[in-house]
Amino acid sequence: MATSNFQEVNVDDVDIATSLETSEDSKTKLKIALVGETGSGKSSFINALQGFEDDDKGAAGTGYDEKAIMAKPYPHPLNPNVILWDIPGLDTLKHSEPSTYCNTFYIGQYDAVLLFMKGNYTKTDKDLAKELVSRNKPFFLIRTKIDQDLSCRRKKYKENEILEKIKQNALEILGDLGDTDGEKKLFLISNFESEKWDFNRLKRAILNELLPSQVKTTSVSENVAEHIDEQIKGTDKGKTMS
Ligand SMILES: Nc1nc2c(ncn2[C@@H]2O[C@H](COP(=O)(O)OP(=O)(O)OP(=O)(O)O)[C@@H](O)[C@H]2O)c(=O)[nH]1
Ligand SMILES: [Mg+2]
Repeated sequence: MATSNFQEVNVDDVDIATSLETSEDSKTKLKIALVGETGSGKSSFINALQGFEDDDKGAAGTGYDEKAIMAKPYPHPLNPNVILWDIPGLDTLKHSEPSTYCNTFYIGQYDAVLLFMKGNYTKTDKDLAKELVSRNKPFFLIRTKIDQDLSCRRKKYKENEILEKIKQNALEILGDLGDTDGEKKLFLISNFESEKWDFNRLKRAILNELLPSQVKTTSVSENVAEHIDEQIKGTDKGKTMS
């Protein structure tokens, strides 16, 4: 699980920047921040990615009783040089404006971001995406809980109709931000059914597409590129939407 060289970061910790900068791992490893509203499925995604059940030893705490109040690092299971930081939910803070949130958790220090949302987009989701664009931060938009949408609406609509509606809703965020290539950055997933929909596409794209190209020229990233396809071959048995 989390490497011991990384320090946990508390919401109230004024030294977040210092702790990220001085950490040895921080200098050699790529950092991805998982952000979004409370309950959007950030910690559950980390567990699903690692193949953990929520109550396994070392799993990230999930659910409303386990609201994250500290940023915590977890290595990507396919490459431990890529560290996923589970950031507390945006509404965990007293003043939960996207700009305050990004400043508090020093989003500028991460190489890239995964923005999670759990339903049709909210103003907060949209403002947070806008904030990331204004900071030139590469990000993917992750719409979780697809299993829930399907089980609620299956009687009335076909699966592909439901998926299309969800997709169009989420794409509005990216389209409004002037992104004409939004489909590549959007992933519809269930953390409970990680073999379905876009989960495996996401797992691969985090390593192959999200990380900025200038970082890919470093030895750490060459490492990622070299080994990722072979590693994924062994685990990628699921289907994707597209
Ligand atoms: N049905 C369904 N439930 C999910 C999914 N992902 C997460 N959940 C549930 O949603 C609740 C919140 O998930 P978390 O992973 O704790 O959310 P979080 O974004 O880490 O929340 P904070 O730590 O408070 O910011 C939990 O009860 C999860 O079991 C999903 O894909 N499908
Ligand atoms: Mg959490």
